[in-house]
Amino acid sequence: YHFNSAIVREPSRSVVDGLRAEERGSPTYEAVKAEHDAYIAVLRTAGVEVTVLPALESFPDSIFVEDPALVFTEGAILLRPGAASRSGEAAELAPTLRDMFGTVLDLPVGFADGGDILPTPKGVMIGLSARTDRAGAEALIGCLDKLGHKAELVATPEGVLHFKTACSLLDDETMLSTARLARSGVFKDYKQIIIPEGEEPAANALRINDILMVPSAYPRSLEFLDKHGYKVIPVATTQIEMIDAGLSCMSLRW
Ligand code: CIR
Repeated sequence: YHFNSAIVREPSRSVVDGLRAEERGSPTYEAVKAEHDAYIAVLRTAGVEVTVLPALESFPDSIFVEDPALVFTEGAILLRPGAASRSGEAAELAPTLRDMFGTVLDLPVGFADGGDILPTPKGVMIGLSARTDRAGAEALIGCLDKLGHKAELVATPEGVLHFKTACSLLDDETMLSTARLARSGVFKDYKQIIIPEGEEPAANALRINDILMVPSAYPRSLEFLDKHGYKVIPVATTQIEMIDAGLSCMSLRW
């Protein structure tokens, strides 16, 4: 959770057509843009140097730049997003990553979304999901090995878009998780903090250096994490939640 740099991508006007599993109303471009601007400001407050890429009108979900790639200080991996409408997003990111990283690997086969991949100090967790299949996950283990990272495959709860929709790393030994994901036992090696019932989307918090970004619409979670001693900064996510996204989705961090 120590980061010096991040890449984000401006929302396109087409973001209102972003993928969603169920209809909960459509976001507006202006309101998504406001959430995105506020998010960038908090990253900068946390001491991160942010590179802002231009909007891509032909990719409604391209604001969620976490999904088509994975980055580490050692190098980057271009992924193969599991949704057909998003498969071209990795190629759009490639020139930027090749400029910024000495090593850029390509996932050779299968599908994997960055939202399913949780780097931790104990290794990288790769959640199998509707977007990340076994072929992609196993190929990803090979790419991660080349960058010196070990990885393990884990299950994403049924009906949850991405593994990280339901969890986030709070510090070197603490995981924030929904009760349901915690029950699966994946975080047995961690101290676990469970999100209050009914506030599950707050599990996608984002620890960056000394601050913890938490979705602002979840008052019990904000208070609870503050009481645990984290320096909580509430960040609005109501617009991006209409298209199944959360805080981690909007940046690549290293
Ligand atoms: C999608 O379905 O791909 C987007 N509407 C939301 C992506 C959220 N990304 C993430 O959780 N990493």
